[in-house]
Amino acid sequence: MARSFFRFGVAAAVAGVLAFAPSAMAAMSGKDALAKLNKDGDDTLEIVEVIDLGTQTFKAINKDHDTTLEAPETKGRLTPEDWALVNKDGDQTLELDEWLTIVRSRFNAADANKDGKLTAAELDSEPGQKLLLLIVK
Ligand SMILES: [Ca+2]
Ligand SMILES: [Ca+2]
Ligand SMILES: [Ca+2]
Ligand SMILES: [Ca+2]
Repeated sequence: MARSFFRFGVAAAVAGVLAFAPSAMAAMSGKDALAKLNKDGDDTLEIVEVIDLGTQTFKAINKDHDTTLEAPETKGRLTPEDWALVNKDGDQTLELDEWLTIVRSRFNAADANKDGKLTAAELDSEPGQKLLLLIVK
């Protein structure tokens, strides 16, 4: 009994470490991201598509099915700094509009040439990869 409890403890600890490891969130190349996420036949992601994807991700990671994201639900996607920046009402939750504010600002950061479209190369950049964390489930 004590032994199996110990084993469970180790498994839980390992799972906890994995949940925190950045590599747990698979990075995706800009090309792969466009193949998977871009549905309108061009070869870029526009803000409308990104907002739609971000909204879907919000629903997918909102594991307790309430109307907000709590910190454990955003692990690997948002840092405590992101939380502090956007969670203006100071509660411990992110509403959809707060989440989409971060999505928008990461879109703008990734759009290097400011043409309102993200190319594979822009998605491969560091800001682009940060955006993908919010729109890939
Ligand atoms: Ca598109
Ligand atoms: Ca929630
Ligand atoms: Ca909030
Ligand atoms: Ca662009």
